[in-house]
Amino acid sequence: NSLRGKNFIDGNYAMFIHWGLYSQLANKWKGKTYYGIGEWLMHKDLAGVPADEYMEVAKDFNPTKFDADAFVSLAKNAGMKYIIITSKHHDGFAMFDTKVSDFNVVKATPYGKDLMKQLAEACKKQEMGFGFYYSHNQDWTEPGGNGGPKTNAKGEAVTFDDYFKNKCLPQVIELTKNYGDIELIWFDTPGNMPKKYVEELVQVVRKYQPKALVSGRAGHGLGDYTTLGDMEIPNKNHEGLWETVDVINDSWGYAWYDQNWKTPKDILERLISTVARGGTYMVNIGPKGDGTIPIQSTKALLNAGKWIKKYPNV
Ligand code: JFZ
Repeated sequence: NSLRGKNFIDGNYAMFIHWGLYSQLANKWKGKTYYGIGEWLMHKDLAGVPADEYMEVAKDFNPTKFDADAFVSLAKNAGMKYIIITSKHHDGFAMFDTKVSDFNVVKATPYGKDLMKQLAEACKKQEMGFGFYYSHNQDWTEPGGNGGPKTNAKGEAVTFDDYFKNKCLPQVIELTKNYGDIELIWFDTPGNMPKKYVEELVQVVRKYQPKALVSGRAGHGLGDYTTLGDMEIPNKNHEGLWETVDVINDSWGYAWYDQNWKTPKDILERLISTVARGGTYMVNIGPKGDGTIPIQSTKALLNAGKWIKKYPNV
């Protein structure tokens, strides 16, 4: 399909959003701050939160200040062409309405509404490209997921195959069927996931989203493009379709102490260096648990956008 990846190729500049229950915690657990990437807080390398305890955090997740149109306007005024957001990160929490797991924003939180649907609709309205990050291999709260519990609630042994059939595959079907056209699915950290699973996921994306790309981090070379190491800007041209993913401060998911903001000049330098070498540049912001975007990232993106908007035809 010759149209596949049009926005990726023509757009060259995208917004990445890491947002989930971890944003509510902001890298603090039981009064203690853990320094690392916020979306990894529950992992044993940081706070080491047991899955059942972590799942209770959903009861405090109530992003009433979320405004999907404001997110999209920010991306638009920043000069970006599409938005990629964490529909489910390694913690296993679904930011969308899913029939196959109760650990989701509609069922498990006081907020009770599908966040991905709101953003998908706002993107469509404002003609902004849209797509999902989905952690297909690591799932730290789902029995059988990589890094997850090894037994279910009844104490029975559960395998990766069970997790894949009962959660991962059906959720990717939901994401590719229920949210309109998407630009791409950003699968991540395949680890040692067997090839047959990645093949099944790619088939689903091809079937329901024939114009969408599959990220290189799907695994086994089955993706459509390469993502360089996080925050890597190459000093040579690269072959094929590729992107650099970056973060506007240090942590992908919101961390309360992380004030290492890139300036508009930093962002433009990194964007231009990437695009000049044939790549596409995606920079991450981390909204807070209440749904607001830290003002420092908004300001930097809008100021960089002013420069980009001077050259609307480039
Ligand atoms: C992964 C995630 O574990 C992380 O939480 C975040 O979502 C990030 C965007 O992606 O981390 C990675 C994955 C791959 C590399 C580095 C960090 N890499 O290939 O350099």
